[in-house]
Amino acid sequence: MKSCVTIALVPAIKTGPWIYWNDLETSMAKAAALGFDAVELFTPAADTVSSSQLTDLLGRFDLKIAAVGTGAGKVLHGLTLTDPDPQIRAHAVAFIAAMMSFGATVGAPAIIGSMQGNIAPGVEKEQALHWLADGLYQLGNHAETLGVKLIYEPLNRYETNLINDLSTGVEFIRSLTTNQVVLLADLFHMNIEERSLPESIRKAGSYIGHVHFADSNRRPIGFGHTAMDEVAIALKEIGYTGYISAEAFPFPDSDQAARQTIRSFKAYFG
Ligand code: LER
Ligand code: MN
Repeated sequence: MKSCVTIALVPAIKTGPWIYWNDLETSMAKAAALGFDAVELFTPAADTVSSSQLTDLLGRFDLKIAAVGTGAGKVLHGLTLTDPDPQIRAHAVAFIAAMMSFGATVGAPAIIGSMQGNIAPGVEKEQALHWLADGLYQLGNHAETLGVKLIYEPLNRYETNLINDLSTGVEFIRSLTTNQVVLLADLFHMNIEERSLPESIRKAGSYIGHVHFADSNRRPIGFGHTAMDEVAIALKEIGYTGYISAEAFPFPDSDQAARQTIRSFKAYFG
């Protein structure tokens, strides 16, 4: 398994669960100095950072991009894949597709978390899930062309009323007509929604393609009450070899959160 830390370059979500949220180059230098394998990047748009600049930085710091986040499409532009307005859904698909193309230039898949949206008032759940499936079908095809996966993330009930746990996520992915979509197991959302974290991980098995590494209170692992030893055993048991990416609050500050994260990563996966 590979270690990863998040960098958010979207000022509007500065208070979110991201370890680093300042300058890209400085954050990458810090991640590299601590020995992280990769960074996960949240940018306001697909063209915020040029691919050549990013490739240069990755080479300089010997880092990979584990994934790119797409949440800015919702936070900055109000776009989701389940908006009742077909034009907004089309814009959401276009926004995510552009992010995917950007990520793919450095071999990184994109994550669909908050961009999945919500079942709007007056809309049937079946209809909303159909819109989501249609968006993922289009984006799955785009992913195939680019040679990357597409990561779908169940979120806790306070963030979406669509899909909240891994088993519903697996069922949904299995129903899709694209096989490019993998599941994101975010340990913070799971702490709210799952009966047992290790049991859910074992059941989801090879559908899991990315992990967000955060404790029960969304602070870095070790600062909450998640039984991480059991989670780590389950991830090893299913043969997970992907990224363990710290999407956690910069508590007590970015530098200490990053240090705590790499310490925990080494303790459980080193
Ligand atoms: C995105 O990865 C996520 O987990 C959301 O909760 C961010 O708000
Ligand atoms: Mn997450």
